[in-house]
Amino acid sequence: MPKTDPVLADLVTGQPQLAVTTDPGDLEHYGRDWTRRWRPAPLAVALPTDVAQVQAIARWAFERRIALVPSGGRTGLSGGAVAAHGEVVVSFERMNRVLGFDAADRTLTVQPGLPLERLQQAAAEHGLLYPVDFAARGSCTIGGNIATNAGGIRVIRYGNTREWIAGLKVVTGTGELLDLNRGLIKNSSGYDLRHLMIGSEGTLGLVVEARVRLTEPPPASSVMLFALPAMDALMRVFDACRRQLTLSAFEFFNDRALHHVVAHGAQAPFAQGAPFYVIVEFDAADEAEQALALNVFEQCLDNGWVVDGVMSQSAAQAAALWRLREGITESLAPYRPYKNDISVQIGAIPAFMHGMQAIFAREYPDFDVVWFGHIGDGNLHINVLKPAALADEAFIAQCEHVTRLLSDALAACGGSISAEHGIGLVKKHYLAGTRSAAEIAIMRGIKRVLDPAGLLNPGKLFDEP
Ligand code: 2HG
Ligand code: ZN
Repeated sequence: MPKTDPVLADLVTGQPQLAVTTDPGDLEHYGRDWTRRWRPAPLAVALPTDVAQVQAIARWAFERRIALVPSGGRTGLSGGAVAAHGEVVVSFERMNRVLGFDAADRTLTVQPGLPLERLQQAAAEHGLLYPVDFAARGSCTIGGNIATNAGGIRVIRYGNTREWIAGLKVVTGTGELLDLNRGLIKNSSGYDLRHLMIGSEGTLGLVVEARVRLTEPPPASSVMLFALPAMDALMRVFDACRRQLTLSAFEFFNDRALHHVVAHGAQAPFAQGAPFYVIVEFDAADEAEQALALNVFEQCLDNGWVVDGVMSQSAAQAAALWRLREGITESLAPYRPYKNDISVQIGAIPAFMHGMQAIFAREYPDFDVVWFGHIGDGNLHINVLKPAALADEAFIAQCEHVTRLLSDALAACGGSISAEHGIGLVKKHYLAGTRSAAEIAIMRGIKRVLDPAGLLNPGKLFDEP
């Protein structure tokens, strides 16, 4: 019980309104994310309801030298929300409200525990759009999205979370409250600490409030799914689509991804299989735009870059096509796949994919390798499934070996070992392939300023020196 735990006693007595639990089921539930690789072992879980409580937790943690793990929807794939070493999890589940709408500035002020989907709905209620979107929308929270600078399926049109954050309130590792940027569009007054916080994976501060920008409602759109005969066709199709259509998404997946998502209940789109597929979402306000899209499809067909295709004729058909892409992660979850989430410049994709294919053919001859992702942004997801006969440790060791090879290849072409999932625990050993030693030293220095005792999500992103 928290009240009898000597370490927690002064937190609990000092903050009688604060919910703190040490129930074993809660520790397990709040101490893990979707990685499922680490055994959760937090000391306790605190569930603050306001900023003052978060500050009180941070001050208490600073005095007692207790590590804190901020926690949103815990849908992360890099272990950023894992608490496996006696930390106190600070769950923002009870700070999940929309606080206000500003019509003149077109912003919503929200608490960090607000699920992304509810934020999108709140924007729609005001006739506007919060455009960052991805499959975990129902469970992930805006605080977690900010922590990883989450991307998703419409980055090609709207950019990452970073582009939509107009202001942040943040509690530092000493319990100080910072009010960063305050919704200003123009603010040329020195270092933009708001942007430092975005993507910092809870290592610099606890986001307690965010002001998010909204935009015009989405245009009418249609979705096409193409079957491609070869990897080399992917970027050719992308180029043809991008030049002639106004894209809001351009995503790809391989035949193994389709296999799993169909086995999980989705409708197979074509009679004949193909090695690769792309899903294209584009503005289609009228028949002329639809006709243009058909024209693009025919060009791709004539060039031999596409062997089959289908275009949605209704919102339900568009949703069914999207399910083939958005259902991939869920269809693979029972296998607890090993995940890579890498990015390279768009121009580097063809060569990089060939290099990757050669590495996988050599290193994973018997593994089921599922490729998919946001290829229009240069972001590829690779999910590797463990052969049933292989022990967990041997499987992870082989995947880590391949990730090292990928990291070296990324370093050589200026890519990133984490495009949008974050470094967390999973990728921290590869950070030096993406960020220089000088950059990492500066990052550590920044952390020391904002979190002098090293208590905010320690061991995530990098180990303390
Ligand atoms: C997606 O794009 C998500 O669907 C999850 O980023 C990717 O499961 C994955 O590897
Ligand atoms: Zn993704």
